[in-house]
Amino acid sequence: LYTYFTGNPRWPSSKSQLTYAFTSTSSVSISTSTLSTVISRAFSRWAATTTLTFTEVGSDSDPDITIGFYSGDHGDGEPFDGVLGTLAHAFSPTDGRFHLDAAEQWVAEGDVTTASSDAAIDLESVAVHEIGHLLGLGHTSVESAIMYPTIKTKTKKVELAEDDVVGIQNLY
Ligand code: TQI
Ligand code: ZN
Ligand code: ZN
Repeated sequence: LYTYFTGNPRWPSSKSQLTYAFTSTSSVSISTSTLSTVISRAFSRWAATTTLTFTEVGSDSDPDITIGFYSGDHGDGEPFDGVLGTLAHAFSPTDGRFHLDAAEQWVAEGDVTTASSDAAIDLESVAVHEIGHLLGLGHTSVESAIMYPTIKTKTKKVELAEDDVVGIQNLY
């Protein structure tokens, strides 16, 4: 079953039109347009089942959500650990920070299941999971759900399960 963070934090109803911006992407080899497309697709999964909307804006326009790639210790007390291990993290509402480990072999285009590296990680799959955290979902015991606390390398898992949908709809 789905869970929430302690105290059930959520974005307030006065703020259902959320904005996001990329703040640190220079350390990764994915083009900014590919990044925009993949992350937009990940947000769409959650927008489809809530009344929330997500719009990309420039990083200078005070976005609600910031997305960036970082390596090792990047100043928030949750250092990244190189290839595999922690892939990304996102903070609970209404913090809005979503960080990705720049050391991972991110796959943003093409078929991750046939990637040559055994450590290839599908960016869209991780983004759908982390956006769940950004919106207030914790982990679930339902294995088919996006919020289940495990992801395999070379695997794509981007469709919300009923458990994710009920979880987000009971919060918003
Ligand atoms: N990152 C962990 C995660 O997102 C970080 C984390 C642990 C966390 N507990 C948390 C973040 C509670 C917010 C709230 O779960 S991870 C998955 C998983 C990771 C894990 O790099 O281990 C995915 C990143 F668990 F689903 F496989 C993406 Cl999809
Ligand atoms: Zn971080
Ligand atoms: Zn998680």
